[in-house]
Amino acid sequence: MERRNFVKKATLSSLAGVIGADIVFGANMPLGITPLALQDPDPFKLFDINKDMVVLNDKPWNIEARAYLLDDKVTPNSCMFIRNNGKMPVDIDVDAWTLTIDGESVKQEKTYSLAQLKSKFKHYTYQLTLECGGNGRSEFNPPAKGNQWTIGAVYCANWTGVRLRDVLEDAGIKDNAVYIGYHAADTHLSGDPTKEPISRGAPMSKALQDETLIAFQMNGEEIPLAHGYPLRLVAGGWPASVSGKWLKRISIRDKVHDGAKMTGTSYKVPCEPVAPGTEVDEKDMCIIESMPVKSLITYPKSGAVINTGKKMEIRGHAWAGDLEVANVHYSIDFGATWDSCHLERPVNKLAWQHFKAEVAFPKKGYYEVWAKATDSKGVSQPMVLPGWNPKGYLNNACHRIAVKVS
Ligand SMILES: Nc1nc2c(c(=O)[nH]1)N[C@H]1C(S)=C(S)[C@@H](COP(=O)(O)O)O[C@H]1N2
Ligand SMILES: [Mo]
Repeated sequence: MERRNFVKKATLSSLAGVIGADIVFGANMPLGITPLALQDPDPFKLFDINKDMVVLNDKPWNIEARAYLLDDKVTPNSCMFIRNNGKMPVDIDVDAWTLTIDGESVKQEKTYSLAQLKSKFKHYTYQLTLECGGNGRSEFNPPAKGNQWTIGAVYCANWTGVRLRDVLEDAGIKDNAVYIGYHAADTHLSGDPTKEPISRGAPMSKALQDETLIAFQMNGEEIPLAHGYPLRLVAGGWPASVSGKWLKRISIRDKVHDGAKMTGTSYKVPCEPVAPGTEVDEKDMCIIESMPVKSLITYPKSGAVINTGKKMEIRGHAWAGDLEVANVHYSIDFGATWDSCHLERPVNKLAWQHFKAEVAFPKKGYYEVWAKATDSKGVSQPMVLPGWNPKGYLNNACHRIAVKVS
């Protein structure tokens, strides 16, 4: 009998999931062919995202949200920023997908199929805030190379999966364990198969936190391809680069993980503050861990107009890495005075918190509404750009919107 490389059923159903429709004559599709729908050059169709999302880069894809797109308490898939370092995997066969736990400090190397992961370990769902370490980079001066994120590289989604801790403990953690590092299925832009686009990780204390998940669902559905289908590490409150998409392997390391973008100056800031433009030696740079306190006004849109005598509702979210946000204030006089906003508690640890206020304006004219969050240790957002650093990370300056009272 003639041997033909027909696409496997399992692959077909996963492709159909990603495309969002059955591939009717899929059985006739030759193996190794990427459906055109997955090569769509139009990112809005390719990722099914809101038409107001902003594309910063197409090779690899980097797309950010605008403040008003992030108004929902739980960010919808269509409004989430996308940050890829390499090429997304295409031929994903979910039935053949495995996750391996290995490394110097694993007691017994283990490999799990997706079905085993789902059946063997208890499932948890948490709202977890993910913010790119470089969110806000566009404001740094002298400028920092890299994606010029403004304010839209953050979201808070509902993640469902198993606890990383449960899986690591099932394989066994040696006493000398220091760090975990992830390995994923995306490929290096150069095409060099020996290079990984990114392979980061976290210290054991973060890895073992209750909320650190190996997730297989986002917002109640399979994770969209762009966000890591079919399996993703999710470590809320830390630079989102720790949350490895398309997860294939986690190594329990006896030293700080040394994968791609863990070494050199990636995701590091000067251990001590430096003057703008300073050249900083690698040995004086420290790895970013918990993200700093920050907030975003998501309603109304900047440029809102209201009538004199009317109060305006403002609302948004605030988050503070591993900490909780203690309060949020707003100012209409460029920080001379501040009033407090109503602030909700987080639905779970590491979820962003919602604030709102009724703002009154004394008379006709142009105003700016500024929001400022303070974390549970009493640390507030700076009004303007904080500590310059060579790679432009951790800009948590206050967000502001323009308002005209007419
Ligand atoms: N495998 C893999 N994981 C990854 C990345 C990547 O390029 N490949 N990018 C990281 C970075 S830098 C960020 S900010 C987040 C972005 O997640 P998102 O695309 O769901 O917004 O994923 C992280 N995980
Ligand atoms: Mo990132």
